[in-house]
Amino acid sequence: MSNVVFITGATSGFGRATARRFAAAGWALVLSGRRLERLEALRDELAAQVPVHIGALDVRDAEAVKQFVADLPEGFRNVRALINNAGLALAPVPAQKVDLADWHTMIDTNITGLVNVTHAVLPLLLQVGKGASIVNLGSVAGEWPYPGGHVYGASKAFVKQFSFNLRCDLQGTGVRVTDIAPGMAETEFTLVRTKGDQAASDKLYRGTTPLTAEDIAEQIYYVATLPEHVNINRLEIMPTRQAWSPFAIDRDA
Ligand code: NDP
Ligand code: 8X3
Repeated sequence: MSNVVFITGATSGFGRATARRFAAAGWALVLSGRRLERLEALRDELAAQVPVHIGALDVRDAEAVKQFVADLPEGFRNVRALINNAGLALAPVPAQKVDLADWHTMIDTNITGLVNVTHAVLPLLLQVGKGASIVNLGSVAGEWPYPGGHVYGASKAFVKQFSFNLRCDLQGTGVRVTDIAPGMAETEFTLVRTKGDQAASDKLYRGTTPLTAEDIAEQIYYVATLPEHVNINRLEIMPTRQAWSPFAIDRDA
């Protein structure tokens, strides 16, 4: 029976690169995201290599998530790795200027969506037991505050603590949990954050060397395929050319 990896947000960025990485290693793929045409293109690309099951799925919809998992065909139920990757940042402006709907969208996707999928897939992971993995996509923003981070960073702090707490409850089951926390990586992330401002996205990544989606996919594959007695709790990864800044001080003019 093939090992199965279940990836949310497989239509772009880290998720798509992770699908390709696991396919190269012979894992069967369960790929989800909202954009069906992108899932179909990825299935067409990878189906000659490994079995692929796709589904248009909004992780915010708990019932749809539950049904998608319940309907997984035989051959795709042996889920050994769950990659909770679907997520987004919005509103790169000060908190006092944010549209409340953007805060709700981040909470609904990065927190509620992640727990919806975890709750639905956990029984399958427990059946595999030893060697199974949950890999949650956190962020450096979950550890380090920065202007405009408001709810995005807070949602990723949730991902970190939820990952750690899951570890406590899953102790003895063999199921591992990791919070992978990348820094700046060039994907569609900034395009989404700026609601389609390609120039702003290009400007952020210009003149430096951001992480790539493939860099993170390699780390995800690494933590999910370590010997079964090894659990990476949290893996924080920055580009070499990114680091912290001094504290900001408000001064009299
Ligand atoms: P992308 O925007 O390239 O990909 C995001 C993915 O999430 C897409 O496949 C998108 O699919 C999916 N997604 C968003 N909302 C939903 C939803 N409601 N239901 C299902 N899928 C959804 O960004 P990245 O690849 O960079 O981001 C992946 C993860 O990594 C996110 O959790 C992000 O917060 C995190 N991250 C990113 C960093 C970066 O600098 N790029 C750094 C640290 C963490 P679709 O739109 O088709 O639904
Ligand atoms: C995304 C990375 O640096 O924009 O999580 O917060 S950063």
